[in-house]
Amino acid sequence: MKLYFAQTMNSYKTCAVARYLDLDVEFQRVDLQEGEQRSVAFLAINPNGKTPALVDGELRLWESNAIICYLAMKANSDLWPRDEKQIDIIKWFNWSTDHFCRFAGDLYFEHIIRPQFGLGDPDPGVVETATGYVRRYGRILDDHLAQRRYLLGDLLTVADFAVATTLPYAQEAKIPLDEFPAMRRWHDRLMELPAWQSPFTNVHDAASSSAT
Ligand SMILES: N[C@@H](CCC(=O)N[C@@H](CS)C(=O)NCC(=O)O)C(=O)O
Repeated sequence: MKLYFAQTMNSYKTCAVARYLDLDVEFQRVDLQEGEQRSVAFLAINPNGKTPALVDGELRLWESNAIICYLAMKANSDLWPRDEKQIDIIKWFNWSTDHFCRFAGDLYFEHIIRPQFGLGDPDPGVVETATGYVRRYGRILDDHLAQRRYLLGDLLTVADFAVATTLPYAQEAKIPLDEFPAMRRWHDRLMELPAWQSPFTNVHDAASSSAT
């Protein structure tokens, strides 16, 4: 299997899950600054021109949440349970895409991607709106996690990796994580996993020398 990634928030969860599962995955860095995601070769893998993407034999898979489920299935792991818990996971996937990660992702873009890609200063209007929504949805996440170890209770699942994917960037992205004690504790717990703490370790150097 080959996992195409960039060192950004959506690849964070996929590289972390691949490492957590200790799967035999070849990591291939896509250089977004050089526009490699728009190359003919990469568009044949993901026509959206976005990272991450996974190739496994004939399979071309894009969308980070689909990729983490596929990796967990491949490893026969409980990260993607084989029962009705899948419904709860889909709920958290949609919730994070439409609400929490959508606005935390705006803060990530304004404070991290803009300077990194020379796209100018953060837009104060976007920052204000996104911060308001992150607080609103953050409260829901914090309440949910107050009595739970992980999103689904005691079981770590792909939902945790998906919903948490902006939080390693919280400080730099100005995501107000410290206002939410239960969310903070949950994320600290994820940080105890070497795979979550360092999903990109050893992939940067190896990949950049082989990226075309
Ligand atoms: N919904 C997609 C989003 C992928 C995405 O937006 N990837 C960004 C990096 S975090 C990207 O590759 N951007 C490059 C571009 O838009 O040119 C997923 O979850 O995989």
